[in-house]
Amino acid sequence: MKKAWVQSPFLKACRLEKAPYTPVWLMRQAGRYMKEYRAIRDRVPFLALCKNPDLVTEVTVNAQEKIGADAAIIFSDILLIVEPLGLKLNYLKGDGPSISAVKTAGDVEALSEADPKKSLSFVYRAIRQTRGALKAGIPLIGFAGAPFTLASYMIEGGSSDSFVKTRKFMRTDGAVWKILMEKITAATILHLEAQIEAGVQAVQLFDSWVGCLSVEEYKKYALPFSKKVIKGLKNQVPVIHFGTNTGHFLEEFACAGSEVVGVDHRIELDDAWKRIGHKKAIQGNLDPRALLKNIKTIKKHVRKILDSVKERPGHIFNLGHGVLPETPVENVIALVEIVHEYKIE
Ligand code: 1CP
Repeated sequence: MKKAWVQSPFLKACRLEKAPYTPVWLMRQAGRYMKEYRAIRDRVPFLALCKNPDLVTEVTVNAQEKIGADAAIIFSDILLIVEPLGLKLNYLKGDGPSISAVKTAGDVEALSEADPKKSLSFVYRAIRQTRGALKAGIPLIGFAGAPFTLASYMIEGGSSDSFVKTRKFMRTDGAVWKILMEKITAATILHLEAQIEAGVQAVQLFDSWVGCLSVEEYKKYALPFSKKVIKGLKNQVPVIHFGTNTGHFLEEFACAGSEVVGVDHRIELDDAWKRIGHKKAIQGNLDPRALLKNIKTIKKHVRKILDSVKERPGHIFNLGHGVLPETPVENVIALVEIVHEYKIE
């Protein structure tokens, strides 16, 4: 029996097929802007939440149903993979993540050979449970961080604005950088494969901070490893490859081999699509700050994006980056309705 999600607007768009309306989901659709999420987080620390399949199922399904999104994304985090690689991970109140940093060639050497199938088994259990709890027509998206973005957290020891340490590391010793990236790449392939086996219908590779690199740096230090991850999945499910600030190397970014390219709001969607070529689907790209405005203004911004697409098959509506915590939930619900009701005038 064919699964109901196969004909969903989201998976149709991934395959460049015509859909009855533009599918829409949002990065961080389950998060701080939602009161049900905040209520859970008031009693459970972030990591404990990620490691609790019952709560992950509740948070993931609730977000999809509440806003009426065309896909759910499993509630988890790109940084969980650093634990099986042998690093310590903490989320500090208000300060974001903290990781025991990789500073030397010895630190890279000391990283464990990750076995996510064992150490991240809670993620796959959560996926099986969530798949069972979601409506059959709603696809579930799995995800991982791309090797560059993960390496940046591991070298900086947490979030960064400038990525000075990462870029210095990468340029100082190319051989050590390659070993680090190969270790992350291998772990990431295993993690994504296990998510696919557990029942996700698509995966998104988040290269959130790769836009800090120049074109030459991107081609040399990041692209080969993202390519290897995507190739390693052997076309089992569609891959969405997302990055921010990628306008200066979008053609190269699109070369990594994904079916869908995710772009942020700093670039015009139709221009981005021409540059990546219409043989790939595209995801994006409303500025998350637009959701802080009134509904009329949101509608204007959404229509501008959809008008530029001209109903070409293969567009998945999303934000340029995650939902901001201060976003009113009613605006998110309205956004999904506006996208679904859109017709060319
Ligand atoms: O409750 C809280 O305050 C925790 C905030 C939070 C949330 C809701 C973090 C900590 N992670 C998440 C969930 C999360 N992270 C999801 C869930 C599913 C959904 O989208 O609904 C996903 C897909 C991620 C992925 C993720 N984590 C990325 C890539 C996406 C992006 O935003 O670029 C990144 C960079 C992270 C790292 C991370 N996780 C959390 C924090 C505070 C950070 C650091 C962000 C930074 O460096 O600025």
